[in-house]
Amino acid sequence: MGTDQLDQLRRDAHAQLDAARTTDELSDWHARYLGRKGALTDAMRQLGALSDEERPAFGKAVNALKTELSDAFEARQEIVRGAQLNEHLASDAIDVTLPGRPVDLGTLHPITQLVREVSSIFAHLGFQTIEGPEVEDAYYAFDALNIPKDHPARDVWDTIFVQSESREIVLRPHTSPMQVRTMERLKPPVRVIVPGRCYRYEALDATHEWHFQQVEGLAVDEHLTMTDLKGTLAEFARQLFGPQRKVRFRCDYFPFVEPGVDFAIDCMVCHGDGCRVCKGTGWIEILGAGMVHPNVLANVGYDPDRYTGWAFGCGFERLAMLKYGITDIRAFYQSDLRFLSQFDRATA
Ligand code: FA5
Repeated sequence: MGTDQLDQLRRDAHAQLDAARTTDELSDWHARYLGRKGALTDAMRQLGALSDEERPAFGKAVNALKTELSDAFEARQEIVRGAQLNEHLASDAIDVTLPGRPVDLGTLHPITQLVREVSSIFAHLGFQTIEGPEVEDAYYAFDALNIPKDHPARDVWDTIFVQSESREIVLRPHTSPMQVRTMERLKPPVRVIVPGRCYRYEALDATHEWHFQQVEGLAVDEHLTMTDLKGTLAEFARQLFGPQRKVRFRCDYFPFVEPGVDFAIDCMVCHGDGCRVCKGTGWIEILGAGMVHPNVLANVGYDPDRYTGWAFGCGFERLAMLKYGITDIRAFYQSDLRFLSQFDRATA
């Protein structure tokens, strides 16, 4: 092989290298020119056949060509890899500038949020929050609350009975049974609130659900009076509905309190002038309350001559309806996310 052939080899090698478009084609090219059985190895082998004068110059030229082609190969390899990567990215297109899909974070149910808010208000007033059973013995739901069997007041709570053969078991229609359970367990002074689910056999309408949540409040100690009840409930209403709220107490009847009251706040829509929300009265009743009946204290072994107490029971859904201006109670339990996601205030 002479210098002319070496020049031809260079031209061919560069032309084929420039034509290589894929890594496979590049490997073939490398094997053909720079591999152990490639053209440049062949050229080196022919050194032996040359004369002593020709050999050094030809050897140098082959080595120079080998370096030149190795450099050209590496440069071409870079280009081909880059082109292949671009092609791959284009065909497998991921638009990294597209905004991500939002993750739907769950939120607390509005009633759960309100339960927590009410618990926190009462915690600051020194009340502990406790819970009790939803499936309840009729003794706690009625008898111990001064509502004996066949007492007409039982009809007020449209009760769902679970089992009525040996023991009367009910789904609790109110949280008041927890007054009795709490006093059985604790000695005075007692200051608790008991939020929880209640169930009634109700005809459903915009203000009546068959299951709803109440919060029971109970305070028992020596020398507790109606004034303590009035002060605590007024403070609660003002913290929940705003400091400007006026409050009203009127006589009411519940067998387990004496005297009993209903507690109302002035209508936040018309400020007492009378509107549709307050049915023209200017007042909105929010709970029933009263001084714990001496019979109830005696039923749990408290001495009614030494201890007095007060209690209240309040419906959370009705509170929430007032607080958020909701006109139909059924909205709370229809699991409609369009409704529920409006209450995304607290999630923890
Ligand atoms: C009671 O349940 C008494 N236990 C309250 C009480 C406790 C009085 C302690 C005195 C002392 P009443 O049946 O009125 O009372 O219910 C209390 C509240 O529960 C109502 O004001 C209302 O907010 C809510 N409530 C009652 N029935 C339903 C219902 N079907 N759907 C939604 N909320 C209801």
